[in-house]
Amino acid sequence: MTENTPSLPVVLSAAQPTGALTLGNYLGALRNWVTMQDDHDCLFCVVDLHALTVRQDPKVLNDRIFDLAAVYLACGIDPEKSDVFIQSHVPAHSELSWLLNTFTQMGELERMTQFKDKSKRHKNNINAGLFTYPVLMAADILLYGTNRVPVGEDQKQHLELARDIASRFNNLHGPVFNVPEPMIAKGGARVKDLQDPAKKMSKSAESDLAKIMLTDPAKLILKKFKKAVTDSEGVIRYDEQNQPGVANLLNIWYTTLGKTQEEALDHFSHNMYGKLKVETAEAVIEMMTPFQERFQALQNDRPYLEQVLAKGAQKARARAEIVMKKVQSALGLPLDQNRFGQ
Ligand code: ATP
Ligand code: LTN
Repeated sequence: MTENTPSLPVVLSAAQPTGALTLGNYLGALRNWVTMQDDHDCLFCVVDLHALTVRQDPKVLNDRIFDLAAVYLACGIDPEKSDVFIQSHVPAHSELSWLLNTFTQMGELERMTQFKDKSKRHKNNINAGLFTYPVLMAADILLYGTNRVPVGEDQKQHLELARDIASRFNNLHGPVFNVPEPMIAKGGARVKDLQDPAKKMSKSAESDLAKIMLTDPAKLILKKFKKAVTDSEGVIRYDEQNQPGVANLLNIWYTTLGKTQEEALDHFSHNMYGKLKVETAEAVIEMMTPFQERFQALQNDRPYLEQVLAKGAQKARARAEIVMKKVQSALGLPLDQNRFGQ
């Protein structure tokens, strides 16, 4: 792709290789990435540098990076249509992140709820990277002239910051960056923890019962849904405030099946919680089975994954240079002729 190619809207999204993905990651993000591939110019990144903001075992991290790439492909990301790559393979992400740090205020970063949550959970390692995490995320996005960013609800605040950084830079130095739009899925944007439906389902939750992993076998998925926390009202209504557990199950059921909230209420309103739990589990199992088969095959084919990622990185590196050149010129940094040519 060159600067002058008449182009489709650019989409970029990413997930961290911090462990196996949950149903929340799938319904809130990955499933929507897959559907955007036909009418968007898509880049999907494995953000390994972001994962380093909490301590990682190097060997485990290395495996998780490839596993996450396998998850992308098993979900239906097609490397012929989309660019799939590892963040650390494109050094311009770190480079732009440094430059954007100087356009980001401490106060803005202090307000980020993910930073506040993670600092509470990792009290012994509140490192500067955890604090500037959203700036690296802004760099991921702005580096490719991204128009749309499909993410779960929890990332909305980071997206707002990326927009503010882009606008601030443009106001000072001219129109270098596209200001990206968040794309938040309707139904699956905030899948809740099955044990504490006040929280989002997170892959780093301590309790195994709290989260459905994409790789969980059918029996375990059923068990986790059966043990999901509901309430003592005994009536199926959609009331996020007073019946968050039931609302979460309804949400998972209708999003998984591509139905609406009204259809879910029609289907379940005269039933007991047991039926809701079992049918939700069945819907999820049916959706996940083909994914799991593809994932296993890909996970065992490291050479193929490496080849896809090498090709993806090569394309991404070339694309990133277009924006890096504009940024450096706009800031008055002399262009390296060996890098950018005359
Ligand atoms: P961690 O728990 O390690 O912070 P995470 O699962 O919150 O990880 P990512 O792997 O980076 O974070 O998330 C990838 C995508 O999944 C993001 O777009 C995020 O918004 C989305 N996502 C994460 N959790 C949920 C959820 N419970 N519901 C809907 N979307 C989610
Ligand atoms: N912070 C995101 C992951 C992420 C991301 C991105 C998402 C890093 N860079 C760029 C979209 C676009 C999260 O989901 N925790």
